[in-house]
Amino acid sequence: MSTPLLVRALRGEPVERPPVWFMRQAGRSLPEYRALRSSRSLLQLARAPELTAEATMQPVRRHGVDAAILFSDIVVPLVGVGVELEIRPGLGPVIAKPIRTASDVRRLRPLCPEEDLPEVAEAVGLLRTELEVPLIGFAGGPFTLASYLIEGGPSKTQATTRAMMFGQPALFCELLERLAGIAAASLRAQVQAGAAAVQVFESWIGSLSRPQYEQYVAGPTRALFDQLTDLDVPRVLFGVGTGHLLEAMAATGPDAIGLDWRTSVADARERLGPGIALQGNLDPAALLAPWPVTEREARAVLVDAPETGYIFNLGHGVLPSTPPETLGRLVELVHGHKLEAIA
Ligand code: 1CP
Repeated sequence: MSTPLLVRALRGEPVERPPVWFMRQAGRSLPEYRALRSSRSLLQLARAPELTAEATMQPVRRHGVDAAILFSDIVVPLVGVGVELEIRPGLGPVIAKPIRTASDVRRLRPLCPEEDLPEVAEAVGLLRTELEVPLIGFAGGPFTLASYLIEGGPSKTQATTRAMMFGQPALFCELLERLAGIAAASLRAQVQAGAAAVQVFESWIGSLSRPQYEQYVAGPTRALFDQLTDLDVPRVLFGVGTGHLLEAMAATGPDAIGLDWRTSVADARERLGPGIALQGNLDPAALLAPWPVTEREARAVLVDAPETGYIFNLGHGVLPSTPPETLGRLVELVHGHKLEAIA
């Protein structure tokens, strides 16, 4: 099989048009997902290979995106190592016993994907035969995973997390190192089962200053990417509100950076140079506006985009109230992009 468009774009190779997929393309914006989910929890879906495969394929079928992303959640590997948690509807992950002490951190053991989460590789295996587009594997970044474990649930500021960073820096580093190891093991297993690219969702690093990011998070992130180098699949690093962190993120070794809508693609390209691919970054809220507005905003992103090393996406996940038709129209728009440019 020839190299998929997504993989070529992530590697900065020549492409006829940019590939397009959407973060959180599976999930609540789709009626068929809501039907699948109505009688089961998200964790049940994520741990039943046939259902995982179905949820993963739904947006590919409906929207015609150029990539699938495995249906799961960033906290699934934590469940695999025995962390007690639930994913509350409308809220997100809630941890039964938040991590605060050295003994809490040391209880966090390494992930052994074959024993702890065999169903993930099984789902990827099913998808490998059924999908006609490449599958993106993913994991949470060490800081973002740590923030759920320390805060005990979703947090707007990650204040308790940063308090531990200041108050118990050595313990904080140990926690991040352990989490980077868990993320790397999970991604490795997804790639070995058939994922063609991986994305690290380090969603909440925007709450750190650049010196804080460099001192505490860059090291474990680099270690995470280093553990995947031999696999020869492109690796994307994404975070929200990272305009002040881009160079430091790029220095951890990913092949591509995912941008939110606050930093323009042109600005990021100028700062990072052509050696790293860029992904993003239409504001997800623009998809809730009437189509002419969505179209105008999408075209503004595309006009800004470089010819190579670029993947169209949103600046963060699809909002649950997004009309599915809008996602389909966006895919058509991106698919027609180069043809129009030539005409
Ligand atoms: O069915 C439901 O309960 C709906 C909500 C939902 C869904 C569909 C959650 C709870 N997780 C997921 C699946 C999911 N999570 C996917 C696969 C779907 C896809 O992309 O097509 C992915 C990639 C994630 C990743 C994820 N989970 C992130 C990183 C991406 C991001 O949005 O920044 C984060 C931070 C989470 C935690 C989480 N899980 C769920 C929610 C609502 C949250 C966010 C909570 C918060 O705001 O802190």
